[in-house]
Amino acid sequence: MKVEVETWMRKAFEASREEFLALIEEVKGILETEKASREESGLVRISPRAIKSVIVVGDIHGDIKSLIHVLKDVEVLNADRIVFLGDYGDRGTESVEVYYVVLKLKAIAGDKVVLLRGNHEGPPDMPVIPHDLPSLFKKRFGVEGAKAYNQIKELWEYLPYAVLVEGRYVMLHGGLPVNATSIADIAYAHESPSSSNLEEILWSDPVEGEGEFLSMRGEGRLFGEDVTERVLRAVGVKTLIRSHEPCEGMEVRQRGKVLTLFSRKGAPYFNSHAAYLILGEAELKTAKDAGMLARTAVRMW
Ligand SMILES: [Mn+2]
Repeated sequence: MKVEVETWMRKAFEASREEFLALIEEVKGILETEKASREESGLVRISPRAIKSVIVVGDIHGDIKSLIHVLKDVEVLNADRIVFLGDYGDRGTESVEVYYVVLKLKAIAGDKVVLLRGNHEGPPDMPVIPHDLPSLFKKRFGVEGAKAYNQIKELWEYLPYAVLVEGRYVMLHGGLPVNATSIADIAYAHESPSSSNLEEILWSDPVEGEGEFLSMRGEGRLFGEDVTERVLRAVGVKTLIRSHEPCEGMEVRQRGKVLTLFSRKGAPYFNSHAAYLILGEAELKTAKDAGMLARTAVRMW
């Protein structure tokens, strides 16, 4: 992929409202087409035999420096797939600019780039608080910034919310739905409004030990190792790769069943390290647990 990272970074700050709106429209069209052509609408399947590398990036939350850091890695840009685990805006002051770069990447690379839905890109009935993105659009583009924000919101409806690397890994923003019994419960989560599957995918967190509990977040659940083991077996993979929780770049949870990635630094979390994951041939050939991935495939900065 030919990407002028420095140029994009500059453009992210200089782009006019019209250029921004045009980019959002373009990417919305791409996402719409992709969604219509996916058999399982919320799920992107990757066959590990067909590709050589997958990059996985956790929460960016408005930290454009971290995003640019990741994109400057040649291996990242030459990877067969780049999966973002969601939460592009809010928290960080450069949320609008992060959107510019991420959307540009999607516009140029098409299905090579997978933008997953995080809880900060959730449906209208699952609002996140605080939500800085509308005011950051307003700050950047004045009152008319509301139009750009509204278009971004429409675009979220087309984002998939899980990736299945068949037989190896499942990737999503928050957590595994506690009642999921097959990959269909994840793939069609938004089509069963009576279940809380989508809410759990976007909002849940793993806990050590067994069981399932209410979450302090007010949405989603806390899910124990027994839940993880059952759902991972049901979808036929070894490890869950997710983000959603601030940490020092990565965290191995539930004795290696879960890997948490966090790919941004700075306020308001002030973590010293951030990280992303490079699944290369070894990690795609056989499924590794989170401990192994942490040792061989995680790149920290
Ligand atoms: Mn989140």
